[in-house]
This record gives sequence, structure tokens and C-alpha cells, in this order.
Amino acid sequence: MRKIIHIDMDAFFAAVEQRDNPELRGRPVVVGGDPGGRGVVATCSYEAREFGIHSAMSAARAYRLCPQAIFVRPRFEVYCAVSRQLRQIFLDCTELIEPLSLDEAYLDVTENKLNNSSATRIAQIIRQRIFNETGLTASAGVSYNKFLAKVASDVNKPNGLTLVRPEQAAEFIAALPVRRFHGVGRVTEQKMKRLGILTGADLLEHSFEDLHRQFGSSGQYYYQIARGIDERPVVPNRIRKSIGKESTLVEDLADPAQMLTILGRQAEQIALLLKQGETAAHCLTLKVRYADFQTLTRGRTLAAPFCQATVILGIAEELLAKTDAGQQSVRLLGLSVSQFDQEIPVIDPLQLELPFP
Ligand code: TTP
Ligand code: MG
Repeated sequence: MRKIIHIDMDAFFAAVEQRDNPELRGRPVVVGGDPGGRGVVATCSYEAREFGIHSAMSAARAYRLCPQAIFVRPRFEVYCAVSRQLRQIFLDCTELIEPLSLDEAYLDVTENKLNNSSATRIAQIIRQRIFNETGLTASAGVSYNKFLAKVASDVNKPNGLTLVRPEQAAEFIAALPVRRFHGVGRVTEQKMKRLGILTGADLLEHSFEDLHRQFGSSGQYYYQIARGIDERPVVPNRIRKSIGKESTLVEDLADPAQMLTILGRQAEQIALLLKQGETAAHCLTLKVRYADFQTLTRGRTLAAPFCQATVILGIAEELLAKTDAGQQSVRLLGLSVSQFDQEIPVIDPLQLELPFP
């Protein structure tokens, strides 16, 4: 049986801001964009969460919920520096580290450099070192697979540790609402609800065939997870499936020429990343969100791989012509490339895409 730890920093960006500015401590802090503009909340302190503020909500809404909150812009260089410190602490325990983002990682400590057979003890040592060396708190989940470790790290947040022993797993999963299952988004949650599946216990009532019929290959995952089975290994070098850039526009645009200017900039950034990864892509996807928030994607797959900005922009222009952009004004544009010639490993969490650059 494996020993897996999931580490997740508490209110990461906001905690860093409170650490570096004592005036922010104990107060509702929102890290993100401009509350007077179209900014989005990247994260917020636990004090701010009491007002109902959360990640990905508009900063304007956060302001309405809590006008006395302090709004600060993200400082990515500082968060990246902390992320590097975390990685060093993890590396002192094991090489089997799978970063999920700047502040989150799975560790397989079945065998470890501390020669310690207690994963719980190792998780405590890591949390203590993180606090000593960064002044920040982390939560940990400890169990025998990734699924359980990840869900467990959320149970005693912030600054907590939760162990799920093999003999506790069935009861733990039975009580879990399905939305807590990693991989169950809002759409799947609604579909499960219609089928009467609200918790892990409800999932157990459904046969493998049934779940497969309803949810395709994900159904197999749900079937196994409900039984505490998750054989996914901790993979140190994750492989990147796509590279994308998107921009929420400062003002809605109706002029296709201006849209192409923005797509051109994105094409150049993507071309640069392809070059850095020494690869080329076969597939381009354009994402358009109209002023009324209706969102659509258009994609094209080519037999020959491409990597140049001009080629990307050319395909993007064709794809844009297949939308109503121009007739309708647009508030967001995005491009992403996939199906790479050469795989691009994500070696370091710093290379992971940040949702709100
Ligand atoms: P999370 O670990 O999801 O959130 P958190 O660390 O702020 O809070 P929690 O205590 O619940 O773990 O994300 C880590 C950081 O990633 C977060 O501080 C900000 C950034 N982030 C975004 O920029 N946008 C997002 O939508 C999310 C979810 C996170
Ligand atoms: Mg976190």
C-alpha cells in the first residue's frame, strides 16, 4: 500500500500579502484585479471568505459583498519564489513530487529520504518546515492514494492535517458530497443529482455498466473512487496537453480588425512557448465569449504541425470567420494549441499556467 501526501497552502496569494504587510493581517484581503473594472478575484483571505467572497468571482461583486475589504494586485514573482522554497522542502523528503499549481503538490513518500515510515509524521515535518521557512501555513492530506489525500487536505483547512486510514476510507467516501470528488464539475454534479447521486454512498448503488453508460470513461473513475480505488501514480513530470492564452477585453469589441490584433499578440506568445518547448502543434482552438457571456469554441486540426505566429494567426482568422464575432461584440478572446509533436513536460510548478496572469 502506498503513502501519499497532498500539500495545499492556505489562501496562498492572500497569505503571502498578509505576511509581507502587517496592516493586512486579520483583515479581509482580496487578491486580484481592479474592483472598479472587470477584474477577477484570484483568491482572498479567510476573513474575506466570511463575506462570501471566493476565487473567480468578479472583483466588483467582491467589493459589493465587503466594501471594507482591502484589494491588492497579485505579485507573481513573490509567489513563484515561495513555490520554489516549497519544492526544495519537498525534495528533501522525496523525488516523487507532482505539482498541481504553485501552491499544491502530491508527494509519494512510500519510500522517502527521511527513512520515516509514518507519512503523517512526514506531513507534519513538512508543514512545520514550511511555516519556519516561509512564515506561511499549509494543510495536508495523508492517505493511500491521490484522490483520498487531496480530499483529505481540504477537511481541516486552514493549517490542518487529515489522515484517512484504509479502514476509514469507505465511511469517509460514503459521506462525501459528489462535488468534492476531484473531476466532478458543476454540469456532472447536476446530472448526478438528477440520477439521485448526491454522495459517495449513492454512487455505490450504481453498477459499473450504469455509470459507464451515463458518464462514459469518467464513469469508470467514479465507480472506482467510490470504492476507494485510485491507482494513478504520482507523476513527477507532468505532460502538458495544451498551451493557451486568453484575454478578457477592457471594453467589448465589435471591430474584427481589433480582434485580430489581440489574437495576433496571443499567437506570438504561443509561438514563443512552442519554441521554448521545441515542439509544434497540430490543433488550434479559438475561444470567443460574446458580450452576453455566451461562449463558444471553434477548432481546426491540421495534418502538418505548425509553430509560427503568422500561421497560428492565419488559422485563427479562419476560425473567427466561423463565429458571429463582428455582428456580436466580444468580451473575451482566447487561443490554444494542442496535439504536440513532442511532449512538453511540466517539470516545475513555475511553468504551470496561472489562471489569472
Ligand atoms: P487554491 O489552493 O485553490 O486556493 P488558496 O490557496 O487561495 O486557498 P485554500 O486555502 O482554499 O487552498 O489556489 C492557490 C492559489 O492559486 C491562490 O492563492 C490564487 C491562485 N488561484 C487563482 O489565481 N485563480 C483561481 O481561480 C484559483 C482557484 C486559484
Ligand atoms: Mg491553496
